[in-house]
Amino acid sequence: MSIKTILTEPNKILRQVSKSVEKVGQAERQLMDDMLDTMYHANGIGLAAIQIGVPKRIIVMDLSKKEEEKKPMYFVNPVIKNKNQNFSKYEEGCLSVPNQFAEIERPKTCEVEYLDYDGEKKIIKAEGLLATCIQHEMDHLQGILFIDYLSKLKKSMIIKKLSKDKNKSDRITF
Ligand code: GNR
Ligand code: NI
Repeated sequence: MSIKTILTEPNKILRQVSKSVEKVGQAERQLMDDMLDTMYHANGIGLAAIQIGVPKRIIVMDLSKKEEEKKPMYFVNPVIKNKNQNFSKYEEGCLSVPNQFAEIERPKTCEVEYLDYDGEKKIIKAEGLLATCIQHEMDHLQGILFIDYLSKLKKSMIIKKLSKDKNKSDRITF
């Protein structure tokens, strides 16, 4: 298990479309372990493999609260089977878009088919934060970030800010 660097916008790698996994083997399980470590370390509730630079259709999530027992979830090759026509708004953030938050509307509930950590086929009905988060993560697999849903002006302001922040940290770390 190891903590990887999370890529941040602007970075072209984040815009890649991730590839389906043929078989959930040892390499994939190792990747899921590292993703979970990285996600917990960054205090996130979800992470897509592309956020650590690996273009595979793999997501990890844990929506448990701080005091609760950890509840890791693993999704390989997730597919949305059913989307609610009704939308709900949620204030989203993203580890690849640090310190930026915006209200985003997404289908209120959805059904997702996927392979779990052991490569077993599963289907879940997601609602609330689970529905929001899984759709946010599945966007990453298509190279989409939540800021893509904002107005051009808001999006460009955020990207400009993130570029400046990147320059700053480059100067500090040489
Ligand atoms: O940690 C995260 N929190 C979050 C909050 C609201 C909606 C989505 C998310 S996902 C985010 C972690 C992340 O960037 N996953 O890709
Ligand atoms: Ni994200």
